[in-house]
Amino acid sequence: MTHKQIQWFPGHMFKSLREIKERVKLMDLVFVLLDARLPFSSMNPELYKIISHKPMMLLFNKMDLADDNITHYYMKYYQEQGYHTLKIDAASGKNVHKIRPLAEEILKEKLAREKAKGLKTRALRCMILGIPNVGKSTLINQLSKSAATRVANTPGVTKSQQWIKLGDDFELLDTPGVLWPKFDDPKVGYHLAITGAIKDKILPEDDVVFYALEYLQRFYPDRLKKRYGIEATMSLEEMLETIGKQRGCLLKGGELDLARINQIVLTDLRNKQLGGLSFDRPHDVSV
Ligand SMILES: Nc1nc2c(ncn2[C@@H]2O[C@H](COP(=O)(O)OP(=O)(O)O)[C@@H](O)[C@H]2O)c(=O)[nH]1
Ligand SMILES: [Mg+2]
Repeated sequence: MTHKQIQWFPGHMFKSLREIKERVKLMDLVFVLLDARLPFSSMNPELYKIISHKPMMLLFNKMDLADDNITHYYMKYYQEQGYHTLKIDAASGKNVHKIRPLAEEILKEKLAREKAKGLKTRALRCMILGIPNVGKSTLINQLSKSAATRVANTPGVTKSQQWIKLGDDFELLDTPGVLWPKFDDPKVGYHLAITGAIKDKILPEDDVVFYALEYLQRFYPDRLKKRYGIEATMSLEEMLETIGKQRGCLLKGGELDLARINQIVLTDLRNKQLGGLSFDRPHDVSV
């Protein structure tokens, strides 16, 4: 398989970095969204530089699509490094109600210190950061469902940005910060493509699907067997042929219609037809 050097993150993400850093300064807490299927690849490589010493919470989003064993492995891994973690499904709202109590817990000491200094209690400010498609807008919508009002502008934040008031004592910036994913490892590009974090066509579809099938054969052989009747010992060609025949993806003359097979596999992967799957593995951890 050829690993081409590909630009799968647009340059404007770098340009917005300074802006994000400025906004982060105003926050009491930062929510960093990870894709639970990609707890390593979806982590921004410069996160520490961006948020410095701000308290933060790592949210493993799309828990419904991930392999729960892997999610727990990585949550523990990040917890051991001092991060606060929570797995959520922003689309259905699962566990979203746990965010606020955990945020209050994280900020408890800070609030107590401020109170001891005689400072008036004030709303806690927070914002969401994450790579494209990780679910930032979905989470903002989910959180604002219970929001009473949108509050007025705050100095230092441009007019177009608003705060969403979450209860009496919590305010969320309604504009998330868009970060770029890890990209130094070519494997990461495939992981991002499989989950739809980067657009189809950035990497050759054949390559992405071949990578996915080989990956599934290695880590989830039972799922391939169940869905397509693929055996663990099959070659890549045999896997494609098995899917093609089962789904009637044959061109005139009996040749395999690879474009259709690709679509079937990618759609199945992203719609949980093969069960909860994760594409980073423990050996990918090298932070
Ligand atoms: N299954 C599932 N889908 C999600 C979840 N959160 C977001 N999505 C979907 O992921 C896609 C990208 O979400 P979006 O909020 O637009 O991502 P953003 O680019 O980070 O703002 C949308 O199709 C969402 O419906 C989740 O927890 N589970
Ligand atoms: Mg969005």
